[in-house]
Amino acid sequence: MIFDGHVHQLPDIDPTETREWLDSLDAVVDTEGKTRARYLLSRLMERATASQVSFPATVSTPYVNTIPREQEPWFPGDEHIERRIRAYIRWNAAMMVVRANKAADGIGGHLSTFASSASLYEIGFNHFFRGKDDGTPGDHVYYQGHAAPGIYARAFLEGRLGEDDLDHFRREIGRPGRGLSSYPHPRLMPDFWEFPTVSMGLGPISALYHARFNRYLQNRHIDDTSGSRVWAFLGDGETDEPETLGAISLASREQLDNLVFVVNCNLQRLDGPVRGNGKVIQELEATFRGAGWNVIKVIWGSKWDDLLAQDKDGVLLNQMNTTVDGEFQRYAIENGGYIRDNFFGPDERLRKMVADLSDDELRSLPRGGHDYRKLYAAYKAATENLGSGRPTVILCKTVKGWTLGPGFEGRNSTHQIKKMTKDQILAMRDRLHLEDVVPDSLDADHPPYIRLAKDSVEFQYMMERRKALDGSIPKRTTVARRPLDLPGDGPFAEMRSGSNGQEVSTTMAFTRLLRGLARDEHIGPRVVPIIPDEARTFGMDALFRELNIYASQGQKYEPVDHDLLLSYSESTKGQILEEGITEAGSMASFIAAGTAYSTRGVPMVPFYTFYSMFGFQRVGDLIWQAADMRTRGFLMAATAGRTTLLGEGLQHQDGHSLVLASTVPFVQAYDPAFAYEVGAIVQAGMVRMYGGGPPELTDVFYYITLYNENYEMPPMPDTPGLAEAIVEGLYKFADAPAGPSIPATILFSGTAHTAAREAVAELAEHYDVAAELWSATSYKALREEALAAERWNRLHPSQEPRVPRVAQILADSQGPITAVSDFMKIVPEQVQRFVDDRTFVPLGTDGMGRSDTREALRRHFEIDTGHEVHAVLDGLLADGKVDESVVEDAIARYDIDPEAIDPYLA
Ligand SMILES: Cc1ncc(C[n+]2csc(CCOP(=O)(O)OP(=O)(O)O)c2C)c(N)n1
Ligand SMILES: [Mg+2]
Repeated sequence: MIFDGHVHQLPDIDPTETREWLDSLDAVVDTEGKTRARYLLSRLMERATASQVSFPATVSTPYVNTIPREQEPWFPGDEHIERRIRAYIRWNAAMMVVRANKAADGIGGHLSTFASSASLYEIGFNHFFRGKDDGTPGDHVYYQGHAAPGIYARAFLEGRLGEDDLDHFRREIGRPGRGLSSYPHPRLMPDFWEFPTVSMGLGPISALYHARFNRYLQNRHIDDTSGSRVWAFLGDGETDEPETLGAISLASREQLDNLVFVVNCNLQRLDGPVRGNGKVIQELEATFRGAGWNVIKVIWGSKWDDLLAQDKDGVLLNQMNTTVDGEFQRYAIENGGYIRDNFFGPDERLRKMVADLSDDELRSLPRGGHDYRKLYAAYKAATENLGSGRPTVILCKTVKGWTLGPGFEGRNSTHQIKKMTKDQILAMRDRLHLEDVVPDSLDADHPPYIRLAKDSVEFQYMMERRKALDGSIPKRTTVARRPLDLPGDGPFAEMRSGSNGQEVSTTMAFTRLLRGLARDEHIGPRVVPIIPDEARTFGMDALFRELNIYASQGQKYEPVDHDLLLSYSESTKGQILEEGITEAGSMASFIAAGTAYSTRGVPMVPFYTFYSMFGFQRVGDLIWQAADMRTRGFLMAATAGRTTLLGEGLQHQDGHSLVLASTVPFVQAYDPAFAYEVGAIVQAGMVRMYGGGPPELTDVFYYITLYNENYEMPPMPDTPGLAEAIVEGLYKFADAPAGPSIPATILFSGTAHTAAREAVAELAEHYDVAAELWSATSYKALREEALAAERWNRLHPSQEPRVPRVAQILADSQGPITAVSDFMKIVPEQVQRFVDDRTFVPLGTDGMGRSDTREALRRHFEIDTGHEVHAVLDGLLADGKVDESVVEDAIARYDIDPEAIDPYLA
C-alpha cells in the first residue's frame, strides 16, 4: 500500500464513495475535533487489520500502555510476598554499594540503575527466566551491567553468596575467583556471569546475534534451542549506541521471536535526560515498530487506569502525549501539589479528574515499570509471542533511583551517587517498609544486610519459584552436552605438503584448510565459517556452493549465477554465516558461536575471516568482550599487511592490528608466512581450545594474519619439534649460505620472507655476509613468555634465573638481528629487550598506507630487498664487523635515497 502523498497515483474506482468518507471525516474534525478524528481513524485501522486488509502499521501509538487493563492476565504469584522479597533485594543491593564505598572510598558501584529496574528483574526471576538445573541450557539472560548489585543481592538472598562475598564487591584482588566483579565479567567470575554487558551497546547486539545463532543451531540440527529465550536488559541511554539499534532489523528479518529486549526507560543516562525535549519511549517505539518488532509499552501503573477510564474527551491522553521527558523527570522529584498544578492544572477537566486525590496520592501514581502486574502482562505477552516471527521489545517507564529517596530519585546526578547518609538510609528503610527488620540504631558505616531464615515464607517462596523455573541464575557452566571430537590429521597434512610449485597465498591455503575441516567427519558440522561480505575478496566464494550460506528462509529465488559452479547458494541448513557488511554483527556471531561450548554445552568452532584492517581497529571493544566472555575460535585477518595489500591505500592497509592484538590478553596472535605454519597453528589451536584442559589454557582465541600474495608454499621440513616451535613463535627457517664469512640473522614474518630470502642472496654475493633466516610466527607469544620469565626472576632473586625462550632460541643464531615484517616496527620490538646482548634492527611499515604496487610500497616503507640488505649491514656496522663504506655502498647499490621523507611522516 502506498500512502503519504502517493495515494493520488492509485486508481479511484468510486469517487462518490470516496467523497462521502472524506466529508464524514471533515465533519468530525469540524464538530468533534482532531482528537476524536484520530480516534476514529485508529478504530478504522484496527478494524482493517482484523479484516486482513493489509495496511502498513503506524510507527507510533499514543503514550499509553500497549496492553489495556482489561486484557491483563491473571497474576499467578503472591504479590505481597514478592514485594517483600523485592524490598530485601533493593535494600541489600544499596547497602552493598554503600558499604563498599565506606570501606574503600571511591571504589564505585551504582545504586540507581538497579533501583529503577528491580521489578523488571524480579518479575523475570519469579516467573519467566529458565535456569539450567534440569540439564538444559535454559534461558540466556543479559543483565544490564550497572544493575549488577541487584543481581548479587538476589544471589545473596538465595544463599548463593555470603556476607563476606558482598563485602568484597569490587574488591577482587586477593580472593581469586571469589571477589564480586564490578559488572558482569565471565573472565572474573566464570561460575556466575555468562554475558559481559557493561560496554554500552555490546550486550544488545550480542544478545541479538545469540538469538540468531540459536536458530542456526536449530535449523542445522546441531542442538534443540527451542526451549531457550534470549532476554536482553538495556538502558534507554544505551540505545544511542549504534550497536544497540544497528542490527534490530536482522532480528525481524530472521523472525527471532525467541528474543526479548527489555529497555529500562528511566529517561536518564549518566549526565542528564536521554531525551529532555522529546520522548524516548515514543522514539524507540517508532524505531522498533518500523523494524518490524513487537513493541510493548509499559508506561503507566495501574492507578492511572482509573484516570484514563474517565478521559472521555482525550485531554489526559493529550497531556500524556505532549509532555516531554524532561518534564516527566521533573514530576518524578516534585511534590503532589506541583504535579496537580502543572500536569493536571492547566486544563479544568484534568484538574477535576484528580480533585479527589490527595497530593500524596498524586505523587505516588506509579510508572508502569514499577507496577508488577503491568510488567507481568508484558512479559507474558512477550513469551506468548513465540510463533509470531516477531522479536519483542518491552519499553518500561521507570524512575531512576526509585525507592532510594529524594536525594536520588530522578536527580541528574543520581547515576554517580554511591554513598548514603544515615538519614537517607533510614528514609529508604521506611520507604521499603523494612522497619521490622532494620533497626533505627543501625550503624550507617556498616548498615546491615537482610538475610532470610531458611524457613521464612519469603525464602521458601523465592526458592520454590526458582525451583519451578529450573534453578538459580545467573550461572555459567561448561558441561559439554554434546562433546566435540578433535579433527583428523587429513586437512593439516595437506597444509604440510606445500603447494608443489604452484603459487598460492596463505588465504587460499586457509580456504582449503577450512574446507577440509568442514568436511571432517568429527568436527565438520561444528565448523562455523563467518564472513562479512568479503568472501570473493578472499577467494572463499568457492565455499558458497559446497557449504551453503545459512538462510533461515532457505532460497526463495533462483540465483543469477545458478548455472555456475560457485553459485550463491542459500539454505536453511547452510553452514556459512554470510553476515553482510557488519563487522560488529560478525563479531557478535563469532562470540555466540565461540561461547556455545558454555552457553549450550555444544562446542562450536568459529572461523571469522575478515578484512584485517576492519578487525581490531573497527571492533576492538567486541574483541575485548570476546576475551572477557572466554570465547574460543579463530579470527582470520585476511588481506593483512601494509604493503601486501597493494592498491587499496590508507584506509585498507593494515600494518598495526598485531600491535592492537598485543593489548588483549588471551589472544594468541600469529603472523605466519607459509601454509604449513597456518596449519600447525590451527591444529595446535584446536587441541588447546577443544581438547580439554584448565580454563586458563583453553579459554583463548586465535588471531591469525592471512595475506593475498601468491608464492610457492614450501613443504614443512620434518625437523623434530617444528610444529611446537611454530606455535612457540620462532624457528630457524634456513641456515646461512655456506661460503661467506660474516654471520648475521634475519627474522621475517608473513610476506616479508620474500625480501628476506632475496636479501640473504644479495648479502652473500656482494658483502660476504652469511645470513641465516628465521620465521617469527608470534612476537606476542614470545614476549608474553619472556615477561613471565622476567617476572619470575624478579620475584625469585636467589634462584637460578630463567632465560626467556626467545633468548634461548636465538642463542643458536649469530650476528646482529634484523627483524622485518609487513607490520609496524613495534611488533618485532616486543622481543628486543630480551635479546639485548645483540644488535637489533627492526624494519616495518610505520606510517599510513597508500595506493601503489607492492614493489613501490615496500620501497616506500623501507622493507624491500635493498633496504633489508642495508639494514643488515647497518647492524654489522654497529657491531664493528663492517665499516661505513660498506653501508654507503649498499645505499648506492640499491638506489636508496638518504634524504627521502620518513614514511611515518609522509
Ligand atoms: C561504551 C560505553 N560508554 C560509556 C559508558 C559509561 N556509562 C556507564 S553507565 C552510562 C549511562 C547509562 O545510561 P542508561 O543506559 O540510560 O542506563 P541507566 O543506568 O539509566 O539504566 C554511561 C554513559 C559505558 N559503560 N560504555
Ligand atoms: Mg537510563
